[in-house]
Amino acid sequence: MAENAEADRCRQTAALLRAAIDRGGDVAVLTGAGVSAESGVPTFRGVAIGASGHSTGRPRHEALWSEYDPMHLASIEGFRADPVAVTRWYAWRRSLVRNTDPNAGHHALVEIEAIVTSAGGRFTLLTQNVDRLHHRAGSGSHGGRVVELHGNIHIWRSLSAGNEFAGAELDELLADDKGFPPRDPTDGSVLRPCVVWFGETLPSDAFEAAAEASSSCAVFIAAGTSAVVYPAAGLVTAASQNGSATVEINADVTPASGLVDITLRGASGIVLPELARQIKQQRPR
Ligand code: BV8
Repeated sequence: MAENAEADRCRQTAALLRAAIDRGGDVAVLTGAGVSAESGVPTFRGVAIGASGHSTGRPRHEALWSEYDPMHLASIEGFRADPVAVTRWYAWRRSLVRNTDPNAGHHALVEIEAIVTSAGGRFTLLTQNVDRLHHRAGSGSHGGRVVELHGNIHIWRSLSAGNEFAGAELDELLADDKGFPPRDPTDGSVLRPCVVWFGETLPSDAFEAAAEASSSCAVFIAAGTSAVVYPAAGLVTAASQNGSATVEINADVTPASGLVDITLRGASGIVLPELARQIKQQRPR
């Protein structure tokens, strides 16, 4: 019985998206760590439905680095208190995400982007993730836009001159034998990842783009986010207040579940490809 109801909600969501696409409507999608979970990237909170499609069984506090609190590590206070632990944690996460691949959920979002933009609508992907798996899947290359609300773990900058390092040059500076925290070879100042920590403001251009997309889209989807981190979580309310049709795709209940029009309870790596399939199937007559 529950499965039929879930299948009905998926069909209802696909019909919503199809109708918006057919009239050239805009679609905005907010993603969180849950969308990367099926690529084997640990989440911050909540259940983690991993690559197997089942809960990874890790207790909530063990989503990331069990002996540390990710909320402390992902904060400016945490960095100031222990730059060695914080930079080691980010170096570990960077190497983890570099050795993983986008999953079916990432690829489905690229398909939906292409369908929306080819019908004349705007597709805006608002991600809280810093792993760049959306970019690696091809998001943003089919006429859509990817907005990184919390920055990008693959670029680090020096605290003094703001010199930026990435790729092989950064590999060299993050090598274990160089010691932590990593330092800018030009002036010895400490390097930090170009991410937005708790207690830091989001890049103004990113958040303005996110707020604009959320307040003008026909359909807003929140996928794989616990909807507890602000101001990103506030985008769900903004979309709902704008009159967008709002949808949540999550393995668990979140504070957004009571706000949205439709909740699809399941793994994004399964639900998003099914939505893409049904949207294509319901092609305009
Ligand atoms: C700011 C860094 C101004 C990079 C991160 C208003 C109200 C209350 C508090 C605040 C507020 N305004 C500001 C705050 C304070 C704070 C905040 O929101 N605190 C909360 C937690 C109480 N916000 C800030 O500090 C922000 N700055 O507002 O500036 C300011 C300045 C100074 C003082 C005050 C205000 C900055 C926020 C950014 C923080 N940086 N990350 C990194 O290390 O990655 S946030 C961190 O949490 C990650 O980026 C992560 O992406 C993000 C959100 O988490 P989710 O992505 O949702 O992931 P999570 O693990 O939580 O959940 C995963 C979900 O997926 C779960 O629901 C799970 O069920 C589901 N799931 C699992 N597997 C699957 C799945 N779903 C589908 N399929 C699956 N397979």
